[in-house]
Amino acid sequence: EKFISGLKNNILLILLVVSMLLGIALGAGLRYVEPKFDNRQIMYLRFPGDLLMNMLKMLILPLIVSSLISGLSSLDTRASGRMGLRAVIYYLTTTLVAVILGIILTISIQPGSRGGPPTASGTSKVVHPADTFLDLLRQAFPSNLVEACFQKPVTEQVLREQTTTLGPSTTELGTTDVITTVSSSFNDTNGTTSQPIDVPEKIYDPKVTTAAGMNVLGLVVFSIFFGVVIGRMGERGKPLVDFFNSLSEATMVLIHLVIWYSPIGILFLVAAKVVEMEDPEKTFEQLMYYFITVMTGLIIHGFITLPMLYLVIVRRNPYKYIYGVVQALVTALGTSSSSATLPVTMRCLEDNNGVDSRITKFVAPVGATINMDGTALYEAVAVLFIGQVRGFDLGIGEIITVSITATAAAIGAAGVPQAGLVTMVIVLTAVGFPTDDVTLVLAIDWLLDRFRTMVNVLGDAIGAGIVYHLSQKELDNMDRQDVELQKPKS
Ligand code: DAS
Repeated sequence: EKFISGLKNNILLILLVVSMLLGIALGAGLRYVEPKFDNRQIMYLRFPGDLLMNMLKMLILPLIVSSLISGLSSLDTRASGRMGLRAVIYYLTTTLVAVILGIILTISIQPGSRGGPPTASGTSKVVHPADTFLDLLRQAFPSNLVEACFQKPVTEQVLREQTTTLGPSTTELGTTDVITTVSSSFNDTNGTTSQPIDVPEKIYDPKVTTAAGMNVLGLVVFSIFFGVVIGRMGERGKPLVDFFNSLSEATMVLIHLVIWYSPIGILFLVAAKVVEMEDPEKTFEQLMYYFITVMTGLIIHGFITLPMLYLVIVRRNPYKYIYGVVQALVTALGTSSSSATLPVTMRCLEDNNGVDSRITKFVAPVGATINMDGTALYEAVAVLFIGQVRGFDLGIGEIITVSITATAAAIGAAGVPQAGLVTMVIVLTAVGFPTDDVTLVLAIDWLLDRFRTMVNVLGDAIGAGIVYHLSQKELDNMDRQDVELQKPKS
């Protein structure tokens, strides 16, 4: 049974690596034979890959709603009292810290800006910070759930695309700053404005309220509130909890099917990318820096941030503790699945690190599902990287959106191979980036998946150690109650 599942995982890995290599070979071969493919030919070549992208996008809605709601409703903090609360606080803070680290590294290393100016049109905008904040709140609390599934409140991102202006200058019109969009193709030599700027005076015209695109932030916020509420409703909430649990399981099965199709999709996506790539050296350099950025983030978070947190709270040698779970880390590297590694993680925690089984039985399974620091960091880096390659400079609003949705996407990601790739589409959608940009990072996703899964498991293990250390009182109470129960009735 374990051997079979291990083999299945390895077959998938082999297929992904082979499909990537075949894709590169096919693309290079076509490029050699026909140096200039027209868009129609590229569209045909990429078609199987577009199908993969559509399948991933189709899964966004059921994945967000079901995994967040079922994950959070299972966190019945009342039953396990403060233990559950400590676990949730640890999960959220470490995931958010990972995302912030990912953002800082991507902005400082600038992997997507390597190799020369961005290929796409750059945009520079001046948006009043207050408007950005209001925009985020408007997105986070949609007025209509059905609409949130396919419409997104207008943001300056949409307005930017609608306003074509020729000048880099901004003028203060009354209380609102004016957005100007500078498309690099209009960059005239001395950079001065040659035409009058024609932009809408108001940034948020109440009439223009929605644009195509899923309001991911709104769905995430709703799912979190809804999940916690039905989790605390006890018996009355049970039908809903059961419904979303089975919806979540069904979604996992669908993801599994899509993942088995992904080698075919990846083959043609990579081939099309190789054919249409204007500047292979530049793309390779960008991907190399992207890999370095993700790995740097994972190493810092996994082997500095988390161990320091453990040292500060538990006051024990964190590296000795990590040594106790090395077998789980290696299993995570091999299987690239937190869920497949879970039995090994729990055994390492109990046998090698002496964590009470009542803690591991609660913290480890939930952690493997919703605590994914490696994935969260990876999503943030990947989305900002794509923005840099595209030349979209992200304002503070987009950065906050990336932080929230990357955290939520990591909570929503399943502990299965390449789940982070599926949920990255969620973060791209949230900031309004074209989702087929996933191709950029697809080629090496299978490799980064292993390392981010390792950090996910490490985060769960350290979390169990911290919750165990902080819950001694609760455990002693449970022991006393057990003793009471076993006393012969006097
Ligand atoms: N492979 C996932 C896991 O098992 C993580 C991911 O895909 O991002 O944790």
